[in-house]
Amino acid sequence: MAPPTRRRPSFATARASRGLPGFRRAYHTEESTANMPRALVTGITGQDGSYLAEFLLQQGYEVIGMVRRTSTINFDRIRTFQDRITIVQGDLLDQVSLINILQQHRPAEVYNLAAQSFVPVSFDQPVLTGEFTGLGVTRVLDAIRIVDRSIRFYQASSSEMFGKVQEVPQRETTPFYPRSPYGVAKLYGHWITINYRESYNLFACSGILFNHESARRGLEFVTHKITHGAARIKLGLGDALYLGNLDARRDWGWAPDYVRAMWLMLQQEHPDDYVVATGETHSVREFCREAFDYLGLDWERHVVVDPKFYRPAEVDLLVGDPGKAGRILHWEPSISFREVVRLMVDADMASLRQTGNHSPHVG
Ligand code: NAP
Ligand code: G4F
Repeated sequence: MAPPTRRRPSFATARASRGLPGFRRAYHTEESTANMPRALVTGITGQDGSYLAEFLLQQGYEVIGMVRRTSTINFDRIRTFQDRITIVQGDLLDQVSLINILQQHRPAEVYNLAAQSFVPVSFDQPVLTGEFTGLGVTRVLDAIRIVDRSIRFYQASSSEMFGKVQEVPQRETTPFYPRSPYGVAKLYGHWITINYRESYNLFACSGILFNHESARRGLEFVTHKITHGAARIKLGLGDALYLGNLDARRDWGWAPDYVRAMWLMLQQEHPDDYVVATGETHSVREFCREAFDYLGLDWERHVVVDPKFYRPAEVDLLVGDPGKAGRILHWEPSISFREVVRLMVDADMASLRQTGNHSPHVG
């Protein structure tokens, strides 16, 4: 059987997302899938994977989503468009699976979003985090080197790499100082991406993304923990919300904006690395105030500090300079911090009203 065709997305499509003229949206029918650009997304069941897949479908892509085997399938975030993508089984720990997927599906672009992405767990499972989040990147890159060096590659790098920040705001040239096994693993992934670009001439990009949120965020991350907790309290389902360090500051953006930046990186003439951020920073305390105020609640009456949520080493302040992404990718965030908080609160209120105490990843 001949391998499926690979097509690069047209220049017109790339221009479209920048709002440039000459664009015609790539609507497609089943017969036309042979001409669609094809992308592989690892981590498709995660927050970003689900938004990226939706975005790529809108751009006229055929999307291959890699999932790992679990005893219970959790496709909550991709359920609404699951029938429009191809799901394949693979694991970042198993290079054979990665090579097979590339050989079988011949994508033009690979977005590596899979990772153990929760910082506290990286202190409990530092070796496994290194395997998934660090070495996993090498496995994907090397599969590309073996199968097809023309594949364009996106690596989900992180502002956690800046850790104990050496410069404010942080930009592409800021020295790194990671403060968790997760940050260290991501730094390895960042440098191996650059190394494969320089060694094998791969079109490999590293997106240094600052925190980005949505109703699809895992409930263990502080933003969703706060909006969900505030909504529960508003609805009389609880009274207290237990948090750790309220003084930590983050540059929080809107996840759908950030997946657009990933795609833009792979549409450029040359591969490069970009900071993606809003340029604004807020503390966990401010996030609490914003969420509770919106619901007419006094956050100080409900939020309780529990040292069990402190980390062995903390990242105190993150704020990115998205100047390069603005100049070269024409990327900018579409909504404000306040809107991010309110959209998340609204989604939690709606889903809690519908389901009682459970908050599925919707919205
Ligand atoms: P997420 O919601 O935690 O999703 C992680 C995804 O990785 C899930 O689909 C998970 O699958 C998958 N995965 C984990 N281990 C795997 C393995 N061994 N093999 C295959 N798949 C595996 O993370 P996210 O927020 O969407 O973030 C996406 C990526 O961007 C991650 O690499 C994260 O570290 C990075 N990042 C995120 C942010 C942010 O603010 N969100 C900022 C900077 C960088 P299961 O469903 O099976 O668990
Ligand atoms: O929401 P967080 O767990 O996100 P964190 O550690 O910044 O990591 C996220 O963003 C990174 C990008 O910078 C990604 F690479 C990574 O994958 C992930 O998506 O914690 C944010 C801050 C921390 O300083 C933490 O100490 O909130 C503080 N915090 C205070 N109380 C809490 C809590 N964090 C969590 N998760 N839970 C708490 O109760």
